Formats: sequence, C-alpha cells, structure tokens
Amino acid sequence: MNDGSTTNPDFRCGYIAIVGRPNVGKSTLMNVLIGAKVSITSRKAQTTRHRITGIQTSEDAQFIYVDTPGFQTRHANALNKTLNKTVSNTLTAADVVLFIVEAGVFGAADQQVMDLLPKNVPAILVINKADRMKDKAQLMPFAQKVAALHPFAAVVPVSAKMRFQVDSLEKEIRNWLPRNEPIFGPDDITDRSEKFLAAEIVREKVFRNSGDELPYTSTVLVEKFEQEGNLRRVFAAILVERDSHKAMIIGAKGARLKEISTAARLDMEKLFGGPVYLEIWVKVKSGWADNEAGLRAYGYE
Ligand SMILES: Nc1nc2c(ncn2[C@@H]2O[C@H](COP(=O)(O)OP(=O)(O)OP(=O)(O)O)[C@@H](O)[C@H]2O)c(=O)[nH]1
Ligand SMILES: [Mg+2]
Repeated sequence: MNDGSTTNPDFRCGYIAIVGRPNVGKSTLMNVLIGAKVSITSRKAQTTRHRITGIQTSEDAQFIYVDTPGFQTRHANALNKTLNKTVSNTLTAADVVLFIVEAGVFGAADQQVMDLLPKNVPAILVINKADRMKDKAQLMPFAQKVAALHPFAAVVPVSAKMRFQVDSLEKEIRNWLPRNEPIFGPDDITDRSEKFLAAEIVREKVFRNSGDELPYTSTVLVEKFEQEGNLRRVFAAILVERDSHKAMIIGAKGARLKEISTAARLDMEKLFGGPVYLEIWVKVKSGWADNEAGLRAYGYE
C-alpha cells in the first residue's frame, strides 16, 4: 500500500485512536476529518460496532484515524464485551488518542473511558457538539474542569456537525504524529472492503429509519457482492431477533424497507462512485449477540 518515499523530511504519519462513550460524535468527527463518509452515524447508541479506519493524506502528513465503538458500560453481553475489547486494542496501537466528550456533559461513562487512556501516548481532549452549548461562556470552564482530570496534550472544542474548529484540531493532531513515511496510498480513504462498507450503510439506514422500539440487536450481512464493470450488485440480509421486529422493518406494504433500501443505495452509489443494484431481505435469527460463535459468524472480531 505504501506509495513510495516522500521528499519532505518532516512528513508525519501515524495512527489516531478516536475513543469516547457512546453517541458523543466520534464517527461524525472522523468522517469530517477525512472528508468522506466511511463510518456510519446515528442518534442511537451502539451505532459503531467495529474498528473502522479512515485515512486522510495531505502534503505533509498522513492521518490514519481509527474510529471505535462507544465504550459500553450498561450490559455485559458478548457483543458489548467484544466492542470494549476493540476499544482497548485500538488504544494500544495508537500514536495519538482523541478522547471525545460532549460539551457540558461529563459523567461516569466518560470517566471510565478516560481511565483507559494509555499514559505514554499523547491524548487530545476534544469537546464536541460545541454548537449545542447554549451559554457559550460555559464552554471554557467546562473545558478546564475536564482538562484538570488528566494530563492532556491539548484541548480543542469543536463541532463536527457545523465543521467548527476541525482544521485547528487537525493541526494539533499533526503536531503529535511521529515523523514517518506514509503507510497507505495517497487516495486511500479506508482499509475496509466495499462489501463491509455496504453492510454498514444498510445498518445505518435500519438504525435511522426505525424508531426506538427496534432493539439494537439487529445486524446486517451482505451475502453476495458482485462487481461487473462499474455496476455493483449487493444482496443483503437484515437479521433481527423476532418476527415482530421483522414486521417493524418491513413496514406497511413494505414501505419502510423500501425507504431503507433507497437511502442505502444512494449512499453506496456516492461512496463507490457508480451505479448499485441492491436487494435486501429480512431474516429472523435470535440470540446472535449473546454468544461468541454468533458474533464471529457476523464479522465481529
Ligand atoms: N449538535 C451536534 N450533533 C452532533 C455533532 N456531532 C455529532 N452529532 C450527532 O450526534 C449523534 C451521534 O453521532 P455519532 O457520530 O454516531 O456518535 P458516535 O460517538 O460515533 O456513537 P457510537 O458509535 O454509537 O458510539 C448523531 O445524531 C450526530 O448527528 C455536533 O458537533 N453537534
Ligand atoms: Mg460511532
């Protein structure tokens, strides 16, 4: 993947782990930093379930971001244990850590993630959703309060959604990256396959188009992915726990499944840069999130 040596002796390259409790905006921020949507986002917790690499290469640096699942503190099932292992493993391989919190909110779940931060790796405190803070004068005191809890390398308030201060954050990250040749090619944006990204896109639409009544234990499996010239053909199964969940996803006269399918196809066409034929069906498969074999079968590491 290496695209050869650069002539800049100050070229920087390294791995940047993005960690934080669920829903603070880790994936939204990574997508904004790399300028492409490789990690799915939604207002529901547990949207990210895998380690997802997002790569951005500039004149003088290659940023290899690693988005992680929100650290789970509520239930201790096999899926959540796997998600948390992903977070810990990512931290051990990072050159820089972005610890994300939400402006004005710091609780036990944030503290638990802070306790995981490795001592010998620079960690930047990123205060996201700054746009949400109604009283802007509260931002500084909040930043100071959280900054006092850990020896952070830097503190940067941002809004991933409004793209506020994202450039400053990138500059700050570069300062802490090691001098290194690039590891990936200049146009690479992720190390994940299109088949994997297709499954994630369908899962995002399931999360976004279904109400809170749909439990998080639904997942998506791409059973077939074919490419013929510029056309991709994607055959995906949405796996749910119960018949009632299946009915929920299909909707009246299949209306909801149609919405999910159209939205997913449009996103895939944008990301892959060509037409996509997408077929989706819904299957009932209970208990997959509770055992290791089920998790492995559906691609959880
Ligand atoms: N107002 C506001 N909302 C944001 C911002 N960044 C993210 N969000 C919203 O916060 C919600 C969660 O965003 P995600 O990026 O999926 O959060 P996450 O931390 O990756 O969540 P998990 O993967 O579940 O841990 C979504 O509804 C986003 O649109 C921001 O800067 N401002
Ligand atoms: Mg996420």
